[in-house]
Amino acid sequence: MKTQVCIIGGGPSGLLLSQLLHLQGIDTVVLERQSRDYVLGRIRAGVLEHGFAELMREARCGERMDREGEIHEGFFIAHDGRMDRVDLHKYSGGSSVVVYGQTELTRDLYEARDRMQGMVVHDAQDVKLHDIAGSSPWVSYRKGDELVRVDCDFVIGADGFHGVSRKSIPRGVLREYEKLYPFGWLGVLSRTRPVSPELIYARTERGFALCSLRSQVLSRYYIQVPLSDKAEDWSDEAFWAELQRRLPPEVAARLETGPSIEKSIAPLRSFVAEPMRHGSLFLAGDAAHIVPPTGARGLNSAASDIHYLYHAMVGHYRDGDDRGLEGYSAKALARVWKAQRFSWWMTMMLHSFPDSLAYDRKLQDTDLAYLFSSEAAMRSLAENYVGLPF
Ligand code: RFL
Ligand code: PHB
Repeated sequence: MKTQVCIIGGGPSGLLLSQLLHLQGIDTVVLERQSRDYVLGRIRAGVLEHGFAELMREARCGERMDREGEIHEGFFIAHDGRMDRVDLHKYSGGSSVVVYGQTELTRDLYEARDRMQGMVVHDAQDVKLHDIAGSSPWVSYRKGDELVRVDCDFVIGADGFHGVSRKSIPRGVLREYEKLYPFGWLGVLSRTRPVSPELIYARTERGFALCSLRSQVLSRYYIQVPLSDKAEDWSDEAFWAELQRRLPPEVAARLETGPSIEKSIAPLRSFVAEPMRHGSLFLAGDAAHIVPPTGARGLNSAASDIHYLYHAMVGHYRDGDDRGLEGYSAKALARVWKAQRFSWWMTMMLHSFPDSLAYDRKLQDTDLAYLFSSEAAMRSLAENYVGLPF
């Protein structure tokens, strides 16, 4: 097979880039290891920043998101027995976020790729990258008994944290920065009415909790748990009881409970790989960087990578201008690190740390006290949460 851009990974990053490039007449092939049903069964992000939503519209995939997604102009932080609201709209100069599930967004992207007869290969096994240091890279994969070779100009590694692309960059070229947190998030999706029209991030002595939603009939809740816990250890009853204990009494009293549709634990990790380019391979999204979900930044960090790559590729193919490709890694990383800083800060402020000192807990109290007493601090939170400009 021959294509201009071979994209490894059919998650949101890979699909969105494929769709945007297609609209500019640039040919792509997407190689996805899993089946479509498997990809659509993963429950992940719920909050999209303005910039991501704009890219979806530019990719002509924003129609259902605009119809069914909810615009949120604020959220709550529950702490010390009180609920304080963060007015995103007011403090970000009129911006907001869209609550729309990653599952739905991925479904919209698949449908758009189908409509345009985009080439998305599912169940692509043993994907391997070859000759990426030079200008004639190729990718091989196996589908059933067939071994396929794809020749291309560029390879995009959009295959998530556990993908093969980043690992194809020789040791010695790549620098990795990582921080692991001593807990995970146990998430439950349930067909119940959300407890609050806006998200509630709760900091308590028992650990962090988050009340989120997918729609007015679908709720998504998370609680901080030790890394040693397994999702199977948590019955629905135990989950609801623990969530209730971590919410302010008036919120807990109106919590609607029901059977879980999905229950899983995600460990919390911060990770960045530098550089994001090696020869003709460009990394994007979770393949290059991971944030703990506390700041709702993961997918949104991917959005800026895709934006920069999209314009760099258009520059290359349409105008013969490679400055975008050459500057990609540095430009993408500058924004990635800001999302890292914000996600780390939100995580440190809102979670219980097993070995924390009384001093650390006092600083957490002070961080929150400062936030809700300073317009400057509120502006800083709001501009980061709605997304810094690309
Ligand atoms: P993905 O979604 O991991 O997709 C990568 C795809 O590559 C495939 N793949 C391979 N394909 C071929 N060959 C191989 N060798 C391959 N190896 C892997 C995989 O099957 C997969 O389909 O990465 P992408 O596209 O970069 O998207 C990133 C986002 O998924 C991620 O950042 C967000 O989900 C993070 N995240 C959140 N982000 C937000 O912006 N807002 C949120 O509210 C938010 N909430 C969350 C989150 C992530 C969570 N978890 C489970 C980690 C909540 C949670 C609980
Ligand atoms: C979610 O709805 O899954 C979600 C929302 C906000 C976050 C993380 C996850 O910060």
